[in-house]
Amino acid sequence: MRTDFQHLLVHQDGGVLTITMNRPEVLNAFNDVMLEELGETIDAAAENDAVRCVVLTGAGRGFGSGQDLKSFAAMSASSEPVKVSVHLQKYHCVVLAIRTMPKPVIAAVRGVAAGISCNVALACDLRIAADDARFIEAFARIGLVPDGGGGFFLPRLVGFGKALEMALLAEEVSGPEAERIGLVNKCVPVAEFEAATHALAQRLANGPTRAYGLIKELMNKSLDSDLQSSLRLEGELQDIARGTEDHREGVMSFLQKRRPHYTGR
Ligand code: T3D
Repeated sequence: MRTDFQHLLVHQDGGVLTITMNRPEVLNAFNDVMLEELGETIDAAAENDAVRCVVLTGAGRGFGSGQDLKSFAAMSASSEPVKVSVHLQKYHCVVLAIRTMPKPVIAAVRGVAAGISCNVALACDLRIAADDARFIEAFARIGLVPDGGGGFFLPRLVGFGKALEMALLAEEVSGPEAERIGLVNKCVPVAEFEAATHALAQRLANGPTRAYGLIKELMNKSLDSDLQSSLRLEGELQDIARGTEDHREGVMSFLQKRRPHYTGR
């Protein structure tokens, strides 16, 4: 894996790849370089069998403050301004790569996750937050609509009414409140955040990776599917899962009353 990035720290520990967005002086606001580096790293992680779980996090006191508003303003002021819908496509590639990657992706959120940084976290499979986390659908504060998949993921995670409240009022949601409303899976004290993230990531990296990929596919497709199609798909995916070494290992370890050792195959 490439690790020499300008605005990302990329570290692999066993099967866990940790990607740290690294512009702490602006709370890890996205500029084009960081966005492109993130897209490249997520794509590489998806292809690399040695990576069995990805953690996305931020350096310093925040997860991310959304699009860098200085470069955004410069973009608008340019003599040939790029349409936002065109610029957003780079974010969309990242969101789609996270959703389709056949292995789990965890967003680990300390401090602020605002704007499109918040919504990139929502695109991840699981979210762990520290109790100092602040989730802000900041878009309406500057007269924009939620982007980066926020309009899709937010109502599905917290329900329609709460999603509208978060998007319209653009108020901060704390880590504990985010856990209460289902925006994150787990909120832990800051002092325990690193260890809890590590434990969750290692657990997933040691799990049946191929089944995890199939689980993601089943859940992704359920979002725009009917019952019959979903039942058909579960059969197709179960045929694939049934043929994996990890499935055989799972059954054997149960019968032999021992812990399974999954290899991801
Ligand atoms: O195609 C497209 O690109 C369109 C996509 C748009 C997507 C979006 O994400 S729109 C939303 C953009 N984000 C925001 O509107 C959030 C702006 N930031 C804030 O409201 C606040 O900074 C926070 C609530 C996130 C955090 O507040 P606080 O008090 O903890 O920190 P701070 O002091 O405001 O920020 C620390 C520094 O980071 C500060 O720099 P300074 O003054 O110390 O030199 C601040 O200017 C900088 N910073 C924070 N957010 C951004 C930023 N710089 C550039 N862009 C930012 N988004």
